[in-house]
Amino acid sequence: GSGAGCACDVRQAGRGDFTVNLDREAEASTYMAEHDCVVVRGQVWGGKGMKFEAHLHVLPEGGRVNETAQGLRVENADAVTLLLSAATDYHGSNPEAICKDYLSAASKKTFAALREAHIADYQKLYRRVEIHLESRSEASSMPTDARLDAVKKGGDDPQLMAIYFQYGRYLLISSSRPGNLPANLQGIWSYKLQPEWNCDYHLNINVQMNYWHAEVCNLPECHLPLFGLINSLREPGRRTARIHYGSSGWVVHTVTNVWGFTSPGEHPSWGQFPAAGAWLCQHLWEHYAFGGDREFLKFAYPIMKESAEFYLDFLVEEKKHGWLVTSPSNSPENSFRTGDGQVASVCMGPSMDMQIIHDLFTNCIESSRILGVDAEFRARPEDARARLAPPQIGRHGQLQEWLEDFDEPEPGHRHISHAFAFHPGHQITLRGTPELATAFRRTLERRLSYGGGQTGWSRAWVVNLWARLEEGDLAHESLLNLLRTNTEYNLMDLHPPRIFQIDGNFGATAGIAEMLLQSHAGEISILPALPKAWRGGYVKGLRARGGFEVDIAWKDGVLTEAIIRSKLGGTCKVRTRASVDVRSDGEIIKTEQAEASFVSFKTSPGKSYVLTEV
Ligand code: FUC
Repeated sequence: GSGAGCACDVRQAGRGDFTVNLDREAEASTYMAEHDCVVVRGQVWGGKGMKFEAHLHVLPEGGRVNETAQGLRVENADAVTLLLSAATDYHGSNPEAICKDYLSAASKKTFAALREAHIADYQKLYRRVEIHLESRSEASSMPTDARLDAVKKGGDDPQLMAIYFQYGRYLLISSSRPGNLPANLQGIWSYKLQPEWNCDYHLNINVQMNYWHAEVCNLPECHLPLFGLINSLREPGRRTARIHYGSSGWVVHTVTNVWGFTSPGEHPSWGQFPAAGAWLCQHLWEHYAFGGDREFLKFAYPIMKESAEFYLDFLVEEKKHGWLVTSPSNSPENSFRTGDGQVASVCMGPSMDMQIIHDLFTNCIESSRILGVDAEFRARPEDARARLAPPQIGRHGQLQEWLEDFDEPEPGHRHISHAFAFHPGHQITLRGTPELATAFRRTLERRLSYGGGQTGWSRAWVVNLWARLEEGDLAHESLLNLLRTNTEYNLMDLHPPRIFQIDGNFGATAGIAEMLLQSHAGEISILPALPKAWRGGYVKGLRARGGFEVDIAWKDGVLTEAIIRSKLGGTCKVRTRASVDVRSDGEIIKTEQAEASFVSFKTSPGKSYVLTEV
């Protein structure tokens, strides 16, 4: 059952006169319960949907509380504490009992004790990462909305970007904790009875973007609610795989919700996105890749394997090259123009599908090796991966979005779906596959030249993509664009025309981290996309794949010190902007220097390694 509680304190000697009440625009009634408590209770969907209620308990110090037609009237109190709890009957819970239990527990504590416990719980996560970006001193004394206004009028404010970065971490800590549901399109802050896109989980970029920063920004616990959702989709997803495709495994499409919806959405042009499940599985792998928790991998691998089993059944061989492709499918919400001029969406083997499935197969193969299981099964994804339709370069020099080099009726589409292999995937990397990386850059330039990056989340993705291209100034330019065009004065992200949608906040936080630290290409890259505008600063507590935690400080655009803490031991490969010395316990240690700005060295669990430019 979902429930929540909060407390607030109103303190002004002898003058606490006010009336407080609870209500809702529809499908609910308000009651005065016992002990100075007002209750709003209702059921959505015309009495057929979820039941819900909220209880507000008024605790005065001094003065008195009277029931009135307008609500609970507080008079002449020196201070008043308001305790609010809310719950639903999700999964058969009893909302009234949950609300009463919350209030009963909370009212046994003083407001000061409640506040202290809340701050301790929050700061345990929040304080793992610190960031400072040197800015002009006068900006720091301005209130945040005034600072944002100055940026919207053409100014720059690096420390505001640091605040915005931490705001994304605050929002995830506050909306995605173990035992709860994952952050949806509005996190937990939907303020409408009928929000856009039903405040659901969109699985063709949005919910994935919500979690791009969880691992690198040292909030792995906040990733767990997403894994609970993924696991809950297996059973309904098996039915969908069987009914829609005659396949084994589990599958989900463009949208899901807290009731296990796994069917295609109602229109094939956007609703039949069969790679969504495989994309969700990338998050399971990333949690292991960063933290190295084998027990978690034992939980995650069967979910990934069963998703892979769906694709091993679903993939078909296309006639022209004999490649394995998904069919039917689409490149999320985009359309193409065929040679005879038709505009369509449904197709075979869109690039994003092939890239995501390549990622899933790779992670399944790696997981089965790490766990020492399924050697026989492993051959199936290994063989299939080798036969997947590969990335192709089109006539514009761009990475093709579709199997054919189709024309694009909307070349500036908000989705840059075939970017997946470059970010958040890593099939294409700057140094590992330079030709494909160049083609991807061409794709990004084309998208932007035709108006792409026009939603908050789309622009946040562009920040990540420029960061992976190690174009710090262009990533920074997109951060400014995001703050100027799709950010409210409370720093919340916007989707045109002016809809609050939280994914842009989370995606931008991930993008800022990606500008400072990357670890997707088998190495730790320090300050890979540092913009000129961030002359000096530091970031502490970011995480790199392989169980490393990293602090970085720089001045005048030059690394002054990086500290790498090894949690798991193993070899650490580091790319910096210039040659570095590596010290442990104050002593220079032996490193292998493959290139001037690349070192690798052995690490021991629990040890720290200090890198300074020579
Ligand atoms: C996808 C996007 C839209 C919006 C919606 C919630 O459909 O294409 O822009 O973000 O999700």
